[in-house]
Amino acid sequence: MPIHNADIAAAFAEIGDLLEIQQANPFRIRAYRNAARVVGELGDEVRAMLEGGEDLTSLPGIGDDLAAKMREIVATGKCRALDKLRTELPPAITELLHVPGLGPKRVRLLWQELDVQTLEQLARAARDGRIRDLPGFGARTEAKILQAVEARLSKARRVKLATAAPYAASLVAWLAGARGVTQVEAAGSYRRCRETVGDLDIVVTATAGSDVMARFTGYDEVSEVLSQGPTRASVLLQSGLQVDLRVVAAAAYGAALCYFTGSKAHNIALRRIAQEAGLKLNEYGVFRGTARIAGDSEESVYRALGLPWIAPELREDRGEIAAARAGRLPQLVELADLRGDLHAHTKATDGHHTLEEMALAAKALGLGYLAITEHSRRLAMAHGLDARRLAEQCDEIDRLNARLEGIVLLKGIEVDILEDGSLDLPDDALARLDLVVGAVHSRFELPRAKQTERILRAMDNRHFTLLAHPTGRVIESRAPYDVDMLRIVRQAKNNGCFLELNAHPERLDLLDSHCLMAKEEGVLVAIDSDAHSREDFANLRYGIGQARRGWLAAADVLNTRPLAQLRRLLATRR
Ligand code: DGT
Ligand code: CA
Ligand code: CA
Repeated sequence: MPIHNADIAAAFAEIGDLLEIQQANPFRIRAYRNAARVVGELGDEVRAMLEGGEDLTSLPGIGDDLAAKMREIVATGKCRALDKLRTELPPAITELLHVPGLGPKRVRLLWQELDVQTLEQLARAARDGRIRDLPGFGARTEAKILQAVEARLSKARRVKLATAAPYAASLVAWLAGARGVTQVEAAGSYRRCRETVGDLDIVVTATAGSDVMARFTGYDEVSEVLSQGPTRASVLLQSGLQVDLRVVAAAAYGAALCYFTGSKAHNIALRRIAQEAGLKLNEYGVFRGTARIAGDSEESVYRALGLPWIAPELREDRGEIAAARAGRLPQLVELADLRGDLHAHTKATDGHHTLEEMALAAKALGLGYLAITEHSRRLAMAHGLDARRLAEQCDEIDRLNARLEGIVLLKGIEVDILEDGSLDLPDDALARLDLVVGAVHSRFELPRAKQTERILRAMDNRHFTLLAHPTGRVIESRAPYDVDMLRIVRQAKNNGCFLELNAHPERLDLLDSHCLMAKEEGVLVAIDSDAHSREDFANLRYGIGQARRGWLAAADVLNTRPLAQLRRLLATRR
């Protein structure tokens, strides 16, 4: 990436600001600010001046020391003096400097007087009204700071996978329509199906003369072009999502896709393997000496390292490379493997569609069975079912099954696990059902031992089939409740019950690490939509992504079983 004068000027300006926060010698501070201005206003690129052999010290106010730093920045893209200053101050001080209205003087005051070191702490101080009384601030400044910080924080926040998905899909389609583009793919954490993504990373191959760069920065959802060069660019979309684009030659596409898919830890592990084999691996390919021996496809890259291709969801350096080497990579479950769905709601409680509408929607997706699992009476807000209404729904399901073709409704309930571990409906109400999904919807704050006992006890009920959303977490908003998951998994194994992987994009619960734990302990996982409307069945794909991150194969998943086999599994304990 070529270094522009603006990059040099920004580095010098930041050095000036950080020195001022440190209350360094005012002459030094002024020297850097002056240099930032001189470089910023220069007609010629410093890079070109250096190439032309010009002497930078002929510029006003630039002595040997600053000239050396300019050469360093042009050559390496870095400035060690700046990096050192950054490490001497709390990491978020530079962030604070970017908040409109905060210069070095004010940042220093906030840091010294209020011990504010992060944007979050700054927002809290503003909300608490602690900023207005500092000298030179005031209520209006405080309000402005809060607004600016909140805007920055919302930009920096990670985005749920399902939120990012439509942006990724439409941008990929838009780029695929550029002249000369032959391959496009969204890489990064998005391709690895992480629960949340920090930004999107798109890799493109294009022939010479392609307009893909212009098409990218000209995309109508772009609100700001953060950087742009001949082969890479970064933009912010109006939604606040950042997108990084890399354009590479076809011969490097696989290597670039692999590099930008990550994870960083996986890349580092791959590079070590390359080094051990006397090869070099980077985003342009696998090289022996200067000869590129692989790079056009990911398969070629892995093959050159003596490995089979590894699915992106596994690329976290959590044992996938050893498994690949040993030929023990799992054949990961796919959406098409699902034969049914074991958790859904209808209008009878807090869903939006009727039994029949839900059944037909599931059938349209190719599913052969769908369990209806309404909330139980305890969830009054959701209009939960009591024993009488549950029995009525069962009758209705029987009638409907008699005339439905190609899909079977299973009778179930999402019954509340009460605080003492008992279930919210009597055993005789549960006995008629095909399956009982138990869920914790209250007292999330119980201490670990109590919460674990509560769930273990619920699983001891012989009607209990499936533990819904086992940790209760809601991504980025509610932490998992504190439980001993290994004991729960083992209890499931002993009792012949199962764990749910709830595919709702805000839950994705089981966590990936717990999926692997269930697999290792021999407990089947049900990938469920928890659909409240017909459209929600589409969420199953996120459950599949999460299951793949958790190393699950089709055989590890309960609802990949055909109905007859499923019925036998459900019946073992009831
Ligand atoms: P995110 O965006 O925070 O959800 O996570 P990623 O994994 O998409 O990370 P990102 O966008 O910073 O970078 C995309 C990929 O580029 C990352 O997964 C691996 C690769 N990458 C980035 N920085 C480095 C690095 O310093 N070393 C190596 N080996 N790979 C890197
Ligand atoms: Ca990313
Ligand atoms: Ca990125």
